[in-house]
Amino acid sequence: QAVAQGKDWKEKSIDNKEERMAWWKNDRFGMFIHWGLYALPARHEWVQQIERTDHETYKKKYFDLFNPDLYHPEEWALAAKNAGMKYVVLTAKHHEGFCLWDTKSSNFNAAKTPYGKDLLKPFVEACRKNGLKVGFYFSVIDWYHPDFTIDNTHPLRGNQEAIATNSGKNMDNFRKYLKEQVRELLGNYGKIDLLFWDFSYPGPNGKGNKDWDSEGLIKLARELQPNIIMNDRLDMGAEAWGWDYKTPEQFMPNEWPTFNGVRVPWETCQTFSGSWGYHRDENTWKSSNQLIAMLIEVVSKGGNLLLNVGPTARGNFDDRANDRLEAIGKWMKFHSASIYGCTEAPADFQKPGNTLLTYNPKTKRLYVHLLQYPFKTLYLPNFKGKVKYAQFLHDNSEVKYTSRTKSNDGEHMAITARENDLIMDLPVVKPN
Ligand code: FUL
Repeated sequence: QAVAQGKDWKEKSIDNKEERMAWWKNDRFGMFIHWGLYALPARHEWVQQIERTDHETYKKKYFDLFNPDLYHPEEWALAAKNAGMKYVVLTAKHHEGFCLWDTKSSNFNAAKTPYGKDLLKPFVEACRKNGLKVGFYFSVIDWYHPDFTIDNTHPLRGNQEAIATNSGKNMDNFRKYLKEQVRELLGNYGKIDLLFWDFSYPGPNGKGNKDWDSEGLIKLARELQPNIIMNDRLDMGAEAWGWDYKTPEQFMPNEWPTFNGVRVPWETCQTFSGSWGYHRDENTWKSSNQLIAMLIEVVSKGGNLLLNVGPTARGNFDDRANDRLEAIGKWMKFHSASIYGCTEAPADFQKPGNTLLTYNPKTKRLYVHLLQYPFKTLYLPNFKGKVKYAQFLHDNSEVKYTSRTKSNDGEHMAITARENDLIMDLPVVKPN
């Protein structure tokens, strides 16, 4: 008992991991929102860095014009909820350094723009009102702060005059500033469920976690919000208390990510097109069906999907985003049982071609997602004897199946598939 009492915050944080991660592992599907001044140029959230724009120009062009008259976070929350998403993660501050909240730490914030108000408070309220968990994305890269090192991530990179001031940069000031911001974000908005750090890297001292004081940041977050879930972007790789889940960005891991040989929770974050911030002219939008298939694939591999929307400078979601969210919502309305609480299928179910399997370990239901119409008959190899009953998920109608050997590679269960369903689901109930 003495040992238990003597546990420090790191040990407690490891002990409490399973419990605090429970909602996240169940919910599987969340919305990422990238919103900042970069919505005005509307050509990528790294625009200031890509175009090497100095602060004054950036501020004059975008900060002085920021006035999102269509910002109604209730609409965002409803769009997420109707799409079947269970949590929302908003960029409180991205790399440009612009703060969406009325912070004391910097004048470069929403309350000082023509809009003149804190944007986080109504966002948090709208999420809670709609039963959504609330997350903040917080960038520890900050191009606006005078003590932020001018390196390759910086808009002034390559500017010799600016680089000359690097030696005068006070990282200590910068670290204090980050903590002050975290204290506001996690102290002033009630319960915050998730924090998406983005991202430290080896800086002047050659070690990511030292330069940013990652440990201090994580400790502070735990003090303010003991049950908050945090991602893995503060260079705390070897420390199990330093992160809760992995964040493959714009890709799906082939292998389930592990730590010390044990599988760890993972979430892939993905955009509709390429940019995270609103990009007016991008033409690479994924189709609704691709996005639905992506969600299924993520869950079939045991992960979460954080799907991103970049609201416009006026504060609304554009039609392309809304169309996709609505289509996903339409699918989720009838198929969410194959997503929530689900994970990869037990190894003894062999995945037939053109299908994905998701599985709910509590109900012992297996969901077979048909991504392509199989031209009448679908053969499910190695399913024989493992299936009690099969039905379509969208209408609970029975699916008749027969057991037969299609070839010499073992028993198959053959089902006659229905035409016209792009994605069909068959929950197959495992005996016992
Ligand atoms: C990255 C950032 O640099 C991108 O702009 C975006 O926010 C992505 C989710 O994380 O690290």
